[in-house]
Amino acid sequence: MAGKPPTGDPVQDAPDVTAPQHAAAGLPAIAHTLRIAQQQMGVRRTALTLLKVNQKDGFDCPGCAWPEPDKRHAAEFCENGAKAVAEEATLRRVTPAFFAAHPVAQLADRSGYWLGQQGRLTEPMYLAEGAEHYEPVSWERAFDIVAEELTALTSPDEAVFYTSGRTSNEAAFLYQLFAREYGTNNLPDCSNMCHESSGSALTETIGIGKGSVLLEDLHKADLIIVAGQNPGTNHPRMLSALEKAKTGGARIITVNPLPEAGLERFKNPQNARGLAGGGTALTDLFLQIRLGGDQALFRLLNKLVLDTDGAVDTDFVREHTHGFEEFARAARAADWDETLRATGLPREDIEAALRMVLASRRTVVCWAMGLTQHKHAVPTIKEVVNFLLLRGNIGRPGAGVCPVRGHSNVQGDRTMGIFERPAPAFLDALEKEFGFAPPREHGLDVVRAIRALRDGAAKVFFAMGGNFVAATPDTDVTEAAIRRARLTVHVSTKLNRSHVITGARALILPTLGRTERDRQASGDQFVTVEDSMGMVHASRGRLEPAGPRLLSEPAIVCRLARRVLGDGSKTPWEAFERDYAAIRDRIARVIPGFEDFNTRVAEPGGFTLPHAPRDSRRFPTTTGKANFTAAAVEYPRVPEGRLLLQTLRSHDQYNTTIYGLDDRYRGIKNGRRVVLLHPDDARDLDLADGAYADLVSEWTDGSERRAPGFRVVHYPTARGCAAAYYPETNVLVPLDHTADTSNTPASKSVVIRIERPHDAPAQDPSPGNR
Ligand SMILES: Nc1nc2c(c(=O)[nH]1)N[C@H]1C(S)=C(S)[C@@H](COP(=O)(O)OP(=O)(O)OC[C@H]3O[C@@H](n4cnc5c(=O)[nH]c(N)nc54)[C@H](O)[C@@H]3O)O[C@H]1N2
Ligand SMILES: Nc1nc2c(c(=O)[nH]1)N[C@H]1C(S)=C(S)[C@@H](COP(=O)(O)OP(=O)(O)OC[C@H]3O[C@@H](n4cnc5c(=O)[nH]c(N)nc54)[C@H](O)[C@@H]3O)O[C@H]1N2
Ligand SMILES: [Mo]
Repeated sequence: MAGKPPTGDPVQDAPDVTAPQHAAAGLPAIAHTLRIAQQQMGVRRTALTLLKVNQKDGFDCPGCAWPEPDKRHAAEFCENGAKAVAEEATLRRVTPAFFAAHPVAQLADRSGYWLGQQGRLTEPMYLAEGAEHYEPVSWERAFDIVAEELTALTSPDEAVFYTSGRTSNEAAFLYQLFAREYGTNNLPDCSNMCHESSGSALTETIGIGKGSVLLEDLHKADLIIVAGQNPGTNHPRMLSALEKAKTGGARIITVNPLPEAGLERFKNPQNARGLAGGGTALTDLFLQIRLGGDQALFRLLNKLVLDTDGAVDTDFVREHTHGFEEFARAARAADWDETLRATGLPREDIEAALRMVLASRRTVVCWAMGLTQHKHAVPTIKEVVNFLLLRGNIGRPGAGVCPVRGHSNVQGDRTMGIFERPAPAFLDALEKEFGFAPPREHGLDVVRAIRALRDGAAKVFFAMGGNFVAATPDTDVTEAAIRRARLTVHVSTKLNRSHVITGARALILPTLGRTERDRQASGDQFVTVEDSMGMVHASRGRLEPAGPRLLSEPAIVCRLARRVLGDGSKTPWEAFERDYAAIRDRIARVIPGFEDFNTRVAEPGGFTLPHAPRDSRRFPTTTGKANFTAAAVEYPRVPEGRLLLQTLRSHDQYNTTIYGLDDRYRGIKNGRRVVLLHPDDARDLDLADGAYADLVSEWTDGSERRAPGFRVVHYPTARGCAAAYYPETNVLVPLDHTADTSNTPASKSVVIRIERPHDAPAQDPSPGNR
């Protein structure tokens, strides 16, 4: 019922399993959307709110970073965007009475799902050292507490300022400015766990860490390869773009260990064929690859292209690239047998893929976490770049690299300077504009921040959004690390596990969400965001804020900065809080591509940021050309009797926010503690469908980690590869198991054994991670 949270902990993990589906969206998606939205918001608010999602005068969907088409539908959102909106626009409230009734230790025993279902945070809350309950606190006192702890540090580098990817450009710019004026580059963000590998690989090879395609490029492509991505669940509006591409004659190759329903067939709820008919078949060729086999696959395809007369775009290679000879030598050495072993693919499939590659003049490769969260993620993505460069598929219409971002403004936050390794030119510009000397030493990323907290080298942890302890790897290690902090602070919309696993002192600072009206002294404000394709546009909330005491993210940063930096700061924090246009004027002066920001963002639909490779085939790399690279081919080697586990998302979650316990397309209902295994692997391990077992990860230092009580599901995944949901399985991912160069946790390749089949779910010792 709208407005009423569940009372007892509703998580009765008792999964029901039916056959996986073969199509996404359609009528069931609409029914499901309305049910979840109305539970949280009621009927009237559901209608009013959903009609403003992604409209030119509305707010940017807080779901994913997929761009909006220029010609919009009345309902320009998807099932999962609507769930993200409902989660934020819920009528449920977490009040001081709630905190008085629940000691923190008791909340730490609740599931993440239960915590999230309690509703929106309404008051600043403070947990004093040794106290059992959070208590209401004034904003002034809250800022005093942060200032006390920050000024007590020996060095500003003992503080860590984390950002999740929903934060607006304006808030992100102010937040990094504050952290740097205070004196540190310790600005880890969710990107460190997400597309960092894409950024690392693309910066080195094409000179800019962002994708090179616009929405219309997808529509124009001859061939789209979707590797390591599940758009049916995580970027549902991308299915409309794929459908449009297919209508224009494109072909689609899907590379994935799992047959994902959304990529098989799309029933577009916006047309009659989708609603009543059979929808559109999307995938033409499904390469059911083993986890981590993608680098080997693309390397062999590159060899085969090199071996085909006339297949290489020699003009492009000569004029625009560097390193071709060394790359070609490495690629020619690619070996069929080794590739078949690494990928688990039949030879005919790779030959079929090659024919489609050679038939295409315009190729786009899209990817997400299936490529970025591996030890060899960076060389894998560099091999994708080699693949596109060979046939001149960068910087021409209908072709390019398309890393599909996660959080709705994760790309914009980076553009605004949320990065622990800022470019010197960016720091120079800050210095010139604001007249202070920003720190030059690199700061801590997510994994290094956890180590610093664990080792006592970091003492204050401040988070602008997100759910750090639940999203990060090695749950037990991370929670212990956070508990060592002097102070943990969270600027949040909803209650989550990071509020109840705390340092000695803790603060929860409640903030406005995207959907809400943001009024400041100069009047109603809007904020801006950048989507996955470099489009910047305005976002205006319309709903009344969840409570009268919420502050916007920019206001929180401005007040905190004034309190912490005092008269020493020449930055006009008060003026920034009063009128966000003043922030945008400064962004315009500091960040290239934002000239005339206020004028251009006033245009309906906003503007596109420049991208040298896309716009003019210029490559701002160290060589001044697009770089071919020749890394050694790697793929995971899994010992006898072990499996490789990927940790992924269900259909009813947004990262650590659990909307419900179903994963409709995969046929899982009413439970999340499931492990998907190939029936032949399960048979070899004597694991019947429906049995319960523990997942035990084995790390190279001999240590083991256990996640108990998973229901075995026989599922058509690739051989040797298991899948289970995150965040429940984060406990299995060793902190040191990260991608080379990008340091992203390798959450898609965890070596596990499956132990002790039993008939009933075991007691989970870490209930917070359900
Ligand atoms: N509804 C909803 N939307 C979301 C999110 C959400 O949680 N819920 N999260 C947002 C965020 S932050 C992000 S980053 C994105 C995530 O979007 P995705 O990357 O689609 O998310 P995952 O669930 O991690 O799915 C990984 C996909 O890659 C495949 N895969 C795994 N390993 C490999 C591999 O080695 N090779 C290949 N070829 N495929 C592999 C998996 O089978 C799966 O299909 O979605 C964003 N959008
Ligand atoms: N094992 C494993 N681990 C993973 C992944 C994986 O695939 N496998 N994926 C990784 C990826 S791709 C990512 S991006 C990270 C996600 O890591 P995070 O971004 O840290 O986590 P979220 O679950 O997205 O954060 C949700 C919380 O954000 C807060 N919030 C929501 N909206 C707003 C807002 O507008 N403002 C503010 N201030 N707060 C808000 C709410 O309080 C909510 O509880 O997880 C990573 N962890
Ligand atoms: Mo992400």
